[in-house]
Amino acid sequence: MHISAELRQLFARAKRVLVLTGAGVSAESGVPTFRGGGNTAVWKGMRFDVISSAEMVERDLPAVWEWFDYRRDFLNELTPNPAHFEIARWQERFAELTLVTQNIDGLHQQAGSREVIELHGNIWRARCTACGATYSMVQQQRPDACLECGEPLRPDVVLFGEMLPPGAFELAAARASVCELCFVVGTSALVYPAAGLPEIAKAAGAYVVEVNPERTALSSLCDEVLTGKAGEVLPLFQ
Ligand code: BJW
Ligand code: ZN
Repeated sequence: MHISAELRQLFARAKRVLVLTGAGVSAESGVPTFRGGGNTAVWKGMRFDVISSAEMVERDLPAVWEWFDYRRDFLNELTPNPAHFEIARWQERFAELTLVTQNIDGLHQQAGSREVIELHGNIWRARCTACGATYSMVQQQRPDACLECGEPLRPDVVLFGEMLPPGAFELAAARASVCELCFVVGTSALVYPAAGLPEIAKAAGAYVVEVNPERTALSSLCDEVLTGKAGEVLPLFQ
């Protein structure tokens, strides 16, 4: 793995930088990824795209809660890794750093990142299925039902076939279209619209860099591919 002189220079002088992260950035913290192995790919015989779906919320909300409660318990024991901490440091380094994540684990915020654009929601929040009121589950239990209207709660995450939180993608896309440097870290880049952000950045003239131990759907679009683990590659920019 080699970081080019061009990238080093750009990194030293860039003002607007966008980082898109996926499950791979949390892999070294112990969070299983969705694709390419890992033990959350199947839950009680169901593929994750079956249990993490809008249909399952309709059909069997208690099963969906069981799956997300299990994952919160699991995440409770985990901490951010050097990749999360390095990205958090970049806030101080660049005039405008935009961090966009597909992850729902909250590890970027735990590492000190502020104003994280969470495209797929947050596992530590519950949301009312009727009125949309939200409830934090950080160090507290969720209520049995919505305190505003009495209707059932669901995890405040974006499941397959659901819309992203209003405005989140639009803000990320606006930042992508003006960034000079775009890092794509630890995502298979298969899930849209998130995977469209590096394409927007590239079309607007940004230098696009991928950090991933494997090649992805996006590798051929990138100006530079840094093959390796996020927690090992990103600290090399220090
Ligand atoms: C490392 C590493 C290390 C390992 N260091 N790297 C066009 C065609 C067909 C369908 C669609 C389309 N456009 C949109 C859709 C529908 C769908 C979609 O994209 N489907 C595709 C699969 C084709 N998109 C949606 O449904 C989205 N909504 C939407 O588009 O709304 C409008 C709409 C509404 C109704 C109908 C149609 C459109 C919503 C997507 C929500 C995704 N939700 C999930 C689950 C969240 C809840 C949960 O956790 O259970 O989000 S899916 C799952 O995938 C999760 C992730 O955020 C997301 C992305 O995965 P990610 O992060 O890339 O992880 P992996 O595992 O795939 O990859 C890990 C990578 O890390 C690998 O590359 C490894 O090599 C690497 N790695 N160790 C660095 N140490
Ligand atoms: Zn409600």
